[in-house]
Order: sequence, then C-alpha cells, then structure tokens
Amino acid sequence: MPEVPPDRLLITVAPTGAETSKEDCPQLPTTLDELVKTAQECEAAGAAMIHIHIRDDDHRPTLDLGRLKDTVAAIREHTDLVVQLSTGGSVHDPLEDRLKVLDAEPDSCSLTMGTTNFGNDVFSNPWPFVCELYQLSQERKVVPEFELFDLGQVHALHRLLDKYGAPYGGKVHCDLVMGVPGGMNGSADALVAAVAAMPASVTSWSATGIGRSTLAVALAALSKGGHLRVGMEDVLTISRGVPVESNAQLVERAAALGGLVQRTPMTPPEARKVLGLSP
Ligand code: KMH
Ligand code: ZN
Repeated sequence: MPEVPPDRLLITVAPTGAETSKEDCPQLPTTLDELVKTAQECEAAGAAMIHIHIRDDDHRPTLDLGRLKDTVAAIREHTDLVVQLSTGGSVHDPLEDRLKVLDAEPDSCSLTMGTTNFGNDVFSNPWPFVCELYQLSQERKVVPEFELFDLGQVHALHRLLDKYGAPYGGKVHCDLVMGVPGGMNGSADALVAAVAAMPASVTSWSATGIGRSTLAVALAALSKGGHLRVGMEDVLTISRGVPVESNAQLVERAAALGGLVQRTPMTPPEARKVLGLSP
C-alpha cells in the first residue's frame, strides 16, 4: 500500500508572480493580507502548495528578506500549505539576491535549470548559479522544485543530479513551465517530449501553461499522470477575454479537471510526503 494513493493530484498555486503590475490587474494579490486570504481560499479549493513571489509597498516585486520571512511565517500561521519561495524573482533581480531567498527558510524553493528568453527580457540562470543554488538548497534542507522551461533544461537536470546527487529529502520534483515566449511551446507534443526526457529519478512532476496554453497543458499533464500548477502568475484570463477573478477560481478549475480523470486533490500532508518533507 503506497503512502500516498496514486490518484492524488498535487495542485500548486502561483498566485502573484513578478511580471504583472497591480495597475494592470487589481485583483492580483500583492499585499501580505491579500496573499494570506488567497492562500486560505486556494487551500480550501484543493491546493496543497503555494509558489510565492512578494511585492513591496508600491506593489513592485521585491526579494526583501524581512518581508520574505514575514510572508513564510504568515502563510504557515494561517494555512497548512507547503511554502515554496521563488528564487527566480523578477527578470531584473540580481543573482546574489536570489540566492539569499533561502535565508527565509521556506519548505521548498523554485530552481530554474537554465537561462531562457522571456518575452523581450532574459531570465538569467547561468550554470554556476544553478549549481550554487542547488548545493545551498541541500545545505539548508530546502526541497527544490526544478523549473523546466525548455528541453535543454530537462537535460541539464540530468547533469545536475549526476554531479551533486539527490535533493534534500530524497525526492525529485519538477515543474514544466510551458508557453513562455522564448521557452518550449505549450502543447501536448512538447509536454510528452519533456516528460520522456526526464531523469528516471524524477518522483513527481507538474506542469503549467502560460496564457492561452493553460488548458492544453493541464489536459496533457493529466493525460500523462502529472500534477498541476495554476495561478495568476501564469494566466490572467479564465476564458478568451474574460479576466480571472481570483486564484481560487483557477484552483477550483484545476480540481474539476482532475475530477474528470478521477484524481483527488492532494492534501498538504500528502504533498509533504510526496516532496520528501517531514510532516
Ligand atoms: N519571474 C520569472 C522571470 C520562478 O519563480 O522561479 C521567473 C519565475 C520563475 O517566476
Ligand atoms: Zn515564479
């Protein structure tokens, strides 16, 4: 009898991101109160993990350590969600500030496996930075989620694991981020290719499709037995031209899609087991 039944669906919510402005999207949770409320609603709707980017008093992306620590504490106080901090930050954040995110002691951190063109910007992840961040996550006992924006990054994950061994906790969890202009496209074909190329040591994976690729990627991920990431970091419309009202609306839709293929949202304690975190 496996510890976590195989029909369980891990839903990760990425509620804010770093690339959308509050002016363009007033319903984006950018204050700590808004983030906590969103987290509670998303947990009630079936999310088990939250991928967090934070903002300053002017709603601009920040990696301020004090704010990160307060955020981790507040989400832990008000929810049972697995707390994942973004080490990707915004496309403008310096690498040294992104390494310091681990000082906020999250359960998990995102770890992108290579540099990607990101629209007109560049999301910089040079190999030495990837290696340093990975070794730091092992040292600090933080479980990484390997973010894979293209097929080359899937192959880079083989190199990383071969060179530095297993992550803290012993599980290998990946997230395919698809449909970024500059990364792999958000199609079933691309998802199948990326999943086929993953190292055999991968124990779980989710996928998210940016913008209009969101449903195609979610359905392909479910067809391949994967998990789902959803949230306003990745998509701002619920259907063509109709703005997303809340992150919980996207989590509810993910849970409903999972229900169609007889998957049940994973609870946070189940997610901890799957990710190799202690209860
Ligand atoms: N804001 C993107 C450039 C992550 O959180 O690790 C990077 C990103 C990835 O969102
Ligand atoms: Zn992110």
